[in-house]
Amino acid sequence: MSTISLSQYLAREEVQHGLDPQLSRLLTGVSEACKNIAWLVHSGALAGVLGLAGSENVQGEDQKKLDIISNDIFVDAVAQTGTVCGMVSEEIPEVIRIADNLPIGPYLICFDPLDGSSNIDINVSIGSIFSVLPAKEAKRDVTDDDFMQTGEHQVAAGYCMYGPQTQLVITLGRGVAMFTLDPKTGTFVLTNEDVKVAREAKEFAINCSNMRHWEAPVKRYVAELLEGKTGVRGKDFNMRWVAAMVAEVHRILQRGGIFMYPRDNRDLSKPGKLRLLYEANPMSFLMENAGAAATNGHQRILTVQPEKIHQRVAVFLGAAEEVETVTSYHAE
Ligand code: AFP
Repeated sequence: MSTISLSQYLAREEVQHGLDPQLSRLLTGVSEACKNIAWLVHSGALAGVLGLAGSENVQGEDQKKLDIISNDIFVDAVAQTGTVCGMVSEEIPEVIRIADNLPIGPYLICFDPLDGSSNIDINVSIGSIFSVLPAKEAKRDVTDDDFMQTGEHQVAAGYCMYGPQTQLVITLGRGVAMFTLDPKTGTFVLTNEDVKVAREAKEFAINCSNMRHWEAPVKRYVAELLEGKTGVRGKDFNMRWVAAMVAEVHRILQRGGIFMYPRDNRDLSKPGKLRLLYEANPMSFLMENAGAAATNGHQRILTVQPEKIHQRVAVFLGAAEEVETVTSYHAE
């Protein structure tokens, strides 16, 4: 199979589909950050990056050393591309502006530099998630308001999964492409160019330990999955839960299924656990570009109007038939 690298793929997109070279350069910068994070993740204790950092993020969650290191790698790599004028990171409370000595560009980027942190110390898959929005104007004094754009406005999104292989998965709004990092050459090589998710599902992913806290439509939907062929669904389902959204999404892109993190009554002030700007929006953009679906139980996630840069949202994403079903239960 004649393989092409990420940079050849981006060059082809520029020539054949008018991809903005600045966006191309931004994605290349993101891929370099992911390579550096991958090396640290795969070195683990040998690089002295495991364990707690002794600080908390804006969500009040304990930060792991690798959370902070990954954030710094992402911020530096992206800022050096001269293609963005602002960033939002899960690890940083405020909008990140670009240093005066660096050029700015026409894009905004939101990212979770290391998603699935609870998996770091136990050597289970984790990943980095990113979402690229157009800036209304390239300026240095960006504010939260510049990021208050629905996910439909994304121009690119993706993730890098640090698993048995390091894989970069991106969408430019015209389908989903997967790249595998060649450890010999340090090059991301295109290994799947037209990712599609089947409408039907055989697997579901949800943290069932929260069952008693779910709303009625979710309890009904999951109960029917658990009844399998003895119930209304007439077929058995399998369950997976990796506790890293990147790994769940990657599995769904590869073999189908549905992933859910519903809101629950543990804290009614929170509409869900996952964050809209740098988890739900990029993953929903990928899903819709792979023929799948993503809602918050009531509407497409990509139409949810952000009001805060770290706001949370309920997530039901994956096989269109399943997302439609559980969403319809919310409407009843
Ligand atoms: P962490 O990054 O704090 O581990 O959270 C990961 C995550 O945001 C998402 O990637 C997982 O799907 C989900 O949380 C796991 O949540 P539970 O730990 O409640 O199952």
